[in-house]
Amino acid sequence: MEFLLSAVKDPGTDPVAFTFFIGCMAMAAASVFFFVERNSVSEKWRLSLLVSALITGIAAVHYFYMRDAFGASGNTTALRYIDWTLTVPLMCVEFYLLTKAAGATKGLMWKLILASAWMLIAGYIGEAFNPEGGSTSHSVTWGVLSTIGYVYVLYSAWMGEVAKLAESSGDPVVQKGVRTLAWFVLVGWAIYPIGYMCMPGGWLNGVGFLDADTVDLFYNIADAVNKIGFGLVVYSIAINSDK
Ligand SMILES: *C/C=C(C)/C=C/C=C(C)/C=C/C1=C(C)CCCC1(C)C
Repeated sequence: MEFLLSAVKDPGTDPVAFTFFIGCMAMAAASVFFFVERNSVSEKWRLSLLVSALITGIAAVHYFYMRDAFGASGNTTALRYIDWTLTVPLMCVEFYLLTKAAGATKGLMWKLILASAWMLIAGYIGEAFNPEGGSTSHSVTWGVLSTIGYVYVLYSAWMGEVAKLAESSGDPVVQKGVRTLAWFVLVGWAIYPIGYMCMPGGWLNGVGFLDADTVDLFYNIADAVNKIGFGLVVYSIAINSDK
């Protein structure tokens, strides 16, 4: 069955194309949910819920375009990185908002944003400028450089400033919430480099069923877990601390 009018990879027959289709709906639904639920939490959590709605809303629009791009050419790299460049900094803003009451500064927020921007720029160079047919040295070099930015965010969430601020907040709901987000960064964000390694020249390309298309499969699964998951954690912090 064909879903789209002119697609080489159609969501009706291609499993990876189908995850783009589902991604559109999941992100759009999550965005509406967080936006509407803003009204049922106390004042101090409304901005956090709005940011969750923006993250999933921005992703929904990108998924709509990526679904078409994937169907037509299989190449979504530019759209993917535009999406991440907007949404990952907003996830850093979430960390800032959650620890603000405990004394988080804008400086902390900008450090996280800078580290994640580094992670994404290096990742983009790794993917977009991967030579025809794939180059292992190119993909590994930029993958490693990107990982430095990732490790900084991971460190901050588990042991650095974010973790310490959450600890000193004295609020068990915030402590548990920030710890859960730190798990997302450790486990959920780690799905992305696995996808990255499936590109031509990458370490996992050609292992089992892993090929250039599975890059998008991993990214789509990771986006659903992280963008919707992050939002739900923030939502549960808001509801539980209001009790
Ligand atoms: C909503 C989008 C999110 C949370 C995107 C996160 C992306 C990453 C954590 C990407 C990480 C990468 C590496 C650590 C190395 C290889 C290149 C990347 C960019 C895939």
